[in-house]
Amino acid sequence: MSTQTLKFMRHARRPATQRHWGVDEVEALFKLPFADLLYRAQQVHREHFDPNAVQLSTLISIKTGGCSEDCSYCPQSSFHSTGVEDQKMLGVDRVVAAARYAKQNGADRFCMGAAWREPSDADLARVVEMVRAVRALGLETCATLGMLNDEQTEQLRAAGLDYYNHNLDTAPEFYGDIISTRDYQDRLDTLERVRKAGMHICSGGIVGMGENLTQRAGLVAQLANMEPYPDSVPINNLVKVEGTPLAQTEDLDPLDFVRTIAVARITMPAARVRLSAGRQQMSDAVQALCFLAGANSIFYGDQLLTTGNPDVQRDRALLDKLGMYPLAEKH
Ligand code: SAM
Ligand code: DTB
Ligand code: SF4
Repeated sequence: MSTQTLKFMRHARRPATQRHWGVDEVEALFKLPFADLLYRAQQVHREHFDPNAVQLSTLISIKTGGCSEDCSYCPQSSFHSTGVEDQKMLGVDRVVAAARYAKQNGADRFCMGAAWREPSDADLARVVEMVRAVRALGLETCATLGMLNDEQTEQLRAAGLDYYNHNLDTAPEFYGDIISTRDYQDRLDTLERVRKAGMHICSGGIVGMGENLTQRAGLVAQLANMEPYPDSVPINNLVKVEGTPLAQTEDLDPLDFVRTIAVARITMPAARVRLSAGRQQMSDAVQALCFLAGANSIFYGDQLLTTGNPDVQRDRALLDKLGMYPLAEKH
């Protein structure tokens, strides 16, 4: 197969062995002069992917609010009063209609998110139906439902779920400042189940939560040192929602967000690095820098889970302006 053909594949090829990244090495990348960092990231990006093709995931919240976890960033936690209305789980037909619409708009993956610590077996049975039906439309499927046990993981795999999203969110050293109702190991255990079952892992985190540079580097090192590192890595910029404990956190410098994307690209060369939450608050120029830094995936559609995302027209205009195109419509 030619290098050109390889670059157009959905997943880039990985070498047989993977290097280990020390937190200090990752931190040193963050400290590079901006132009040097972006140059390295672009080199790595172009070795592994077509730099102008972008993977588009559309999100739907299949169960909103009332979550029993206390994640400080999250508008759906029952510990915070944010004005998010609790809703019971959506029916399969409603989800399939949204997936059909996402596909018509050019999305290639559909991600179903639920505000659960973990699904009940009855909940999971309905998710399984959703996965089968969405897959039948010819979309890749992703779900993010909280912690899973072995049996639930196997049921999702058998239904044909392509990706499971479960974020590490931040460095182990900062985790206890952000969430107290579960620990880091709970996250790692679910990810290991998903890996063993043979589904693709989607795992990333949030920056701009008040973490220091070493902790930001610590998150990237944790992800990059997973064996293998995730196929899909969402990098979220904290969306500050009134009523959450992090609502007053100081804004992250947008260039530090771009640096995070570049460092994720360099340390996880074959992963789809997703420029995730926080895009609505970003200028086109900052988003363009993120693509230059190696982002090759976005959440696409007017809503994330409970907060806004750039509308489809704005995203289409941005991609056109940059000469980029959706993976599903690759030239
Ligand atoms: N309840 C499941 C869980 O926590 O894994 C799935 C849904 S949860 C909303 C999925 C992810 O959304 C979180 O892990 C976090 O990374 C991201 N997220 C939630 N609130 C956010 C916010 N305000 N800003 C940025 N990302 C956020
Ligand atoms: C991810 O990393 N980000 C998405 C998705 N995975 C599930 C969620 C972002 C949520 C932002 C806040 C909200 O809309 O509620
Ligand atoms: Fe619940 Fe997930 Fe929000 Fe945490 S991030 S409160 S687990 S919905």
